[in-house]
Amino acid sequence: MNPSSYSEFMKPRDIRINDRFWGAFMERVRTKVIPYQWKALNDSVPGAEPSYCIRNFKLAAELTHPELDYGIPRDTGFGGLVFQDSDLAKWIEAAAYSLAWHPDRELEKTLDETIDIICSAQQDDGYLNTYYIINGLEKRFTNLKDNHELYCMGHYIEAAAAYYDAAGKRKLLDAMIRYVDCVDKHIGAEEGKLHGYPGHEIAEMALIRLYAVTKDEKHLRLAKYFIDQRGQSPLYFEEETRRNGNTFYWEDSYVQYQYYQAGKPVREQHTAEGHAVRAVYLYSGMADTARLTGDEELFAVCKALFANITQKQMYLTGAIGQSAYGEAFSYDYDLPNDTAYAETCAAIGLAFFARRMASIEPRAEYADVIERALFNGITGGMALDGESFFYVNPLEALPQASLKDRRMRHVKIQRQKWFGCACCPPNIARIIAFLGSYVHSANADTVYTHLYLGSEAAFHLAGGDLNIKMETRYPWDGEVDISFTAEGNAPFTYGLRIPSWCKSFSLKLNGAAAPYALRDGYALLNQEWRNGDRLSLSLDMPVNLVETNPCVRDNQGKLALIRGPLVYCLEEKDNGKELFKLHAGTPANFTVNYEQDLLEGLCTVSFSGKREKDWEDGALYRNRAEGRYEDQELIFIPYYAWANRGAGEMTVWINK
Ligand code: FUB
Ligand code: ZN
Repeated sequence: MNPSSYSEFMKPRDIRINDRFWGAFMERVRTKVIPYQWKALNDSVPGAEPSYCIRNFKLAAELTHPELDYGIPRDTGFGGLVFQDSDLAKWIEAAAYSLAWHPDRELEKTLDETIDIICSAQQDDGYLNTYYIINGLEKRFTNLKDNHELYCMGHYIEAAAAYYDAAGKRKLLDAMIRYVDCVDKHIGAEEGKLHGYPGHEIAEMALIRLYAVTKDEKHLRLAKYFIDQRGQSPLYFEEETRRNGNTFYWEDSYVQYQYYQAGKPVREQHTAEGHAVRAVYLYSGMADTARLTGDEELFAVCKALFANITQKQMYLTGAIGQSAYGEAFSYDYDLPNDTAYAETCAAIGLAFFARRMASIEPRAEYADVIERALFNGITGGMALDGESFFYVNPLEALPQASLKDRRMRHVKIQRQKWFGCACCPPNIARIIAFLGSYVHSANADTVYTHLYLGSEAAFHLAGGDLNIKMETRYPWDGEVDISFTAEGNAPFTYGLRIPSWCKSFSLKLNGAAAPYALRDGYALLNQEWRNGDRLSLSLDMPVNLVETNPCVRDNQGKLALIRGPLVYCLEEKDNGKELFKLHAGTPANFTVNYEQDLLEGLCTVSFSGKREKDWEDGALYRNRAEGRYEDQELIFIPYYAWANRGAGEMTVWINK
């Protein structure tokens, strides 16, 4: 690890996004998703599963302060899942980010009023979790393994820090500092404390974020403790289960512990295992901690885990977590397309992890993964109207299998309005609302551009202030114009990511060939920048057919189509039923068409393929014969846009 090459991703308030593609997603989140989710949290979306989230907080506030009356009968009881509080925290976080690019007094007022309710539920000692406030505080901290108290705390810390950044308001932040004090009194390495840690990670990275604001060593220490205590012997979750009469949910002991990434100390874990969201949230906290403490050993573990995920367990779409059993990683090269779990939150967590790795070392492989997940596995989780969501993101969908096959019951072929377990929709909202913070990172003398999108960003470097403006039609073409505004001359190194999908590019500075050096996937230009300098990056963006490592049995003999950062798919709507009978034709002459009126505007790709004909005798088996094929034009759309035109089949991989 080399601290001089660390870089900080910028805050959303330092960048203005005016991109055709991402601007539309962000506006959708601001104008549709955030208001829609607010209704969902208040149980007022007709036909959607109730959330109970706001109701729980109002009830908890009334129980804490009997003089308050929000109109919730005191015997109402807690509603929803044990971690229901987290949905509101994610909504607050997303709404806070949106204020950075679109100030909104009404929304800010709603946030303030909601934060008042949340803080009214807080106990005198700082404790704040509605499940236990409503069900009995004597039981708190008795099931760290499954009851998500520290997970909800982590999400509230993230929300509090986001709102503090966006609006400068401290009320929720101070409440969370008090909650952390309370947790720190009860849980930790010292004698007399519970030697526990979160069953569902996120508190680790959240505490690091809190530390960035408070600079209170206690916050860093607690994050580090949670990381290093995990998986130590004797295993806390076993002791806790025995002591408190809890139960173990998973039947076999291997899954039992690795589900929580607790089967062994984290420094001995080199393959991603267990519940996928938990895993990548943990790895994100580990990367943060390694960076702050200069912990080389921990960073080496992060690198091994990142490599294992991205080289052996990641779908082409950036989705992770192959198995519905335990919402978990399974094993290397196991990438089933139709039974995939591929939870939206897991792809989001992978982007969190990659972003942290990118800030430690400038290697394009990290931002490549961010881009892959953002353009495919994450955006595919939300309908283009912003009002329905996927939890599970398969790479192949067959309506009757989802209906009739137990193994595919989790795979929905249409996005849902809301979920009893509604972790994914607000997670999509918060990452898209925070997108500005994934574009560039910088240190005193270097700026890296990781994502290409229309934007203007302000930097304060050792050599002076600087603005970088990007104009592009990415992902529909690979031309990016970048202009600089600086007061006087600004000496700094500028690094542009050359995406791994791009095999040929050109870079011009003020119209002439630019003097760059290529290092670890970044084209680096080290010079004095003058006001008005212009860079033109031209990334070749052909359609490519890709294949998978032969160890992946599910993709043997199959091809997928990508163009730039986008993974494409076939839908029944354009290609008829039984997509599994389709084969790619040769030679592959692709036609790329930008269709303004299709699915909010996108490029379709078509090329000639074949469809295997049905057998005339209808037999189930026959001796091998030459297949009879008929020609068929194959029409692909970007994966993120699938299932926006009614229910039907979809596949990413087609026969060679
Ligand atoms: O446990 C909280 C969230 O619910 C997880 O992150 C998701 O995988 C879902 O199980
Ligand atoms: Zn989720």
